[in-house]
Parts: sequence; C-alpha cells; structure tokens
Amino acid sequence: MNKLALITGATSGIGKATARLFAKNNINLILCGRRKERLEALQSELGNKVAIHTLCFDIRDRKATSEAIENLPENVRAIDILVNNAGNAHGLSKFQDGDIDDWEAMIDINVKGLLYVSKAVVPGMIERQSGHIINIGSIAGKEVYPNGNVYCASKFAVDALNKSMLIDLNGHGIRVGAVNPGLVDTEFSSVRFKGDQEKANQVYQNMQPLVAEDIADIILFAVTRPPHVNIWDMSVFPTAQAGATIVHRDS
Ligand code: NDP
Ligand code: 8X3
Repeated sequence: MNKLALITGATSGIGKATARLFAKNNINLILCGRRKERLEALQSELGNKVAIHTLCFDIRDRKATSEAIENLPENVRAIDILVNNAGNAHGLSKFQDGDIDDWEAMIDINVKGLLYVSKAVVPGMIERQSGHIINIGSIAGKEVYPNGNVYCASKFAVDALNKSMLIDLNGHGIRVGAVNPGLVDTEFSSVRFKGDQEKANQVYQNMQPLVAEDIADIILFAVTRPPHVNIWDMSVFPTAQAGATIVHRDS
C-alpha cells in the first residue's frame, strides 16, 4: 500500500520538490501552504500519479492549523511521513536593528508552526506505533552567523526539537530526523529580502548553490531506508560552501 506524507510549505522550493519526488515514488500526499492557487496547480500536476489532498492554512494560526489536520477525512488520517518544512527567514540585520515583526514571523512560523503541526500529527503516529518525522533545519541551526540572530535562534530551536522528538518518541516505533541545508536557491532569499530580487540573487552569485531537488533527494533517501534505520541528523552544503559564512565564489 502507498505511504501517505504530509508536507508543510509545499507551494515552493524544497517542499514542492519533495512533493514532486514523493509522487514519482508513489507516496500519497497532503500538501500544505497558504497559496491556494499553487496548491491546486500542484494537485493537478501530480494527481494522476498519486492521491493528493490539499490543506490551505497559515501555520502561525494555531486553531486553523490544528483544525485543518484534525479534520482530515478518514482516508487521509493515517500519516506515515511528516515533513516539517514550512519556514523562512525575514530580514538580515544586526540584532539592534532588527524588526520585531520579522522576529515574531520567524518564531511563529519556524518554531511554533512546526510545533502546532507536530502536535496534531504525532498522536496518530503514537497510536499506530509507526511514523517518520523529517524536520527541515539549517546550517543556521548549527552555527550562528552575523545578522542571522533570530533566524538562527529559530533553527537552533528546530535542532533542539529534533533531538527532543527523537528522545521522547523513542519506543513508539517513530523515526525522527533533520536535514540541515546550507545555501539552496529557492524563494528563500527573495522572502528574506522582502522581494528585493537583486539582493536575493547576490546570495548565490558566482557560486553553484544547491537546488531544492538536491534536498528532496536526501529526504526521499531518509524515508526509504528500512524500518529499523533512522537517519537522525544530516547537514548538506553545496561543494563551494564550508560553513555558514565560508563560501568560495569564482570572481
Ligand atoms: P521557500 O520560500 O521557497 O518556501 C517556503 C515555504 O514555506 C513555502 O511553501 C511557503 O508557503 C511556506 N510558508 C512560509 N510561511 C508560511 C506560513 N505562515 N504558513 C504556511 N506556510 C508557510 O523556501 P525554502 O524551500 O528554501 O524553505 C523551506 C525550508 O528550508 C525552510 O524551513 C527554510 O528555513 C529551510 N532552509 C532553506 C535554505 C535555503 O537556503 N533555501 C537553507 C536551509 C534551510 P506559502 O507562502 O504558500 O504559505
Ligand atoms: C538558510 C541558509 O545560510 O541563509 O537556512 O541561513 S542560511
């Protein structure tokens, strides 16, 4: 029988690439995001391969998030794989110059949103004594870099929660693991710089970044290991990167 995966942030970047690759590998999907038209487009694109259910909600909204997941129809309630991917950076400035709205967005989406979704999905996994949770962290959750402050803090929280889930869910047959990417060329930088595409492009200038499909590949690898194998923590850089701020650029 096909497995069923719920992917947050499926409308773009890593989440979207993962949805496409999972569909190719016969994994049924619950696709989440705020942009309804993108969810519908992905449903039309992939719906001839696997069963697709879409959920349109803002992950910052605790009630909307739990209601969306808890009210899933009976045939899509047994979630085998949860990919906690939705997230973004908002701004890149010194701590003292930070915008509190940006700070709140990052904590609400990257940390609290991940918690709301997990809280709704985990009870079913415990009941079935089976499941696999993939948390998308970041090199920013391993290393603090200049001006990264609250984004880094949010991803350090993801790292801590990845460890906590592993420990607390131990004995319930549930696998937990994080994928922590370095530079991946998605809409991430465009969101971070509030639509300033020139600034966003500079992040990946004169170097070859990862693409979303590289991360999707790794996620698929993790979830297709035999049931006794749990890949707990993976960090992934483009070859030109050697740390959060160490990037070799051809000039
Ligand atoms: P994108 O901006 O391309 O995708 C972000 C996704 O998150 C979108 O699908 C978006 O959907 C969703 N999202 C954002 N805010 C909300 C919200 N309030 N409610 C629901 N969904 C939301 O970026 P990436 O694909 O790069 O990012 C995916 C993950 O990877 C993030 O957790 C990010 O921190 C992490 N990451 C990215 C790296 C990179 O260099 N790109 C490196 C390391 C980690 P919608 O707007 O439709 O709601
Ligand atoms: C995204 C990568 O280096 O901008 O998490 O923090 S970075």
